[in-house]
Amino acid sequence: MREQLKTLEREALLAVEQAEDLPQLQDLRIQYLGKKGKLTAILRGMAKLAPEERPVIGQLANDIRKQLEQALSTKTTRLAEQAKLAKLQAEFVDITLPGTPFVLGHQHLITRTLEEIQRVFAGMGFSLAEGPEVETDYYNFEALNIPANHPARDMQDSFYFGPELLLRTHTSSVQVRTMEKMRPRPVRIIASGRVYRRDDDATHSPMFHQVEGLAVDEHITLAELKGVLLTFARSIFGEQREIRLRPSFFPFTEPSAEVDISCFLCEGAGCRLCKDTGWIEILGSGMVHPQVLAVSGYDPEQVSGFAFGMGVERIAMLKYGVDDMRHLFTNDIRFLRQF
Ligand code: 2NM
Repeated sequence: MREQLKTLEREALLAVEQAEDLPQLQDLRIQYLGKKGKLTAILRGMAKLAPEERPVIGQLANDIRKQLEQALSTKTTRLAEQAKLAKLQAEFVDITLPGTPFVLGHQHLITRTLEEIQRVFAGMGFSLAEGPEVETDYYNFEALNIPANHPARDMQDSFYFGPELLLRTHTSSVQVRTMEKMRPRPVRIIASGRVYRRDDDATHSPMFHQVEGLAVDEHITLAELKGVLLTFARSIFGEQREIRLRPSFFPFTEPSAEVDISCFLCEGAGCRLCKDTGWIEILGSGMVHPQVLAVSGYDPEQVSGFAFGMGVERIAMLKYGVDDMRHLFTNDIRFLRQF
């Protein structure tokens, strides 16, 4: 029996030594030390031994069990360390390698121009007002003193959803809504956003962006309007700019004026951009019509106001030398990348 045990010891220790992974070790533990294992099987023969031999063999079996457990434990630790090392090596990342470059996007020319314009007016104390793009006939036309027979109300020129609802054709509807909300005064706002008209050519798009300004208070004058617009023109088109106001007509302002800036390309000498006039039209403006003030809940005897409006696309095209409005909406990456 001693020989059996010694053989088992040699055999088991060799097997542990040669085990290659943790599952194999676990198998060996069961095979030799488990309840139905080889060691237990040999010890079953103890019953047949002489009584004086039993403690000696029992001691030997215990020693072998301990030794085997020790060997299994040592080997387990070593295999676990090896496995961890192999895993770390497999996962190694060279953090000194250069990263994968990717192209950074940027603001669209329209967004950029819109924000430039907003910044200039914010600097002069105007806050931002917002309103719906789907507008009622009342806010888009009626409240703005645009009469029922006015050509601007032609069904062919606007996107109607029905007799009462349409896509706003200008942001002036926001001005009226804001005047109603901000009474009594003062009002100093710019409204900006998408507007819609049934036009489509090199200088007109069915959807474009407007920025409109409005100031209402006691003692608002045309002189202040001109000062605000001069500051705007110089901030966007350069400190050398001059402006001029030409008499014009809008239903919602009286008097009304188109605003030109001195040509920034030829400095007034005459060129293709200004069609040899030395001046470029950039926006429309005027003193808010008394009827518009009254409809919005003001007493035109108490307060006055100025208003102006411009197309963001037109400003962007002038400032960045874009010759066709459709470039702004085609989203050809070769065009967009230039800005
Ligand atoms: C323009 C030109 C002139 C304008 C007028 C108003 C309001 F609501 F106060 F009556 N908002 N915007 C206005 C005036 C717009 O765009 C070319």
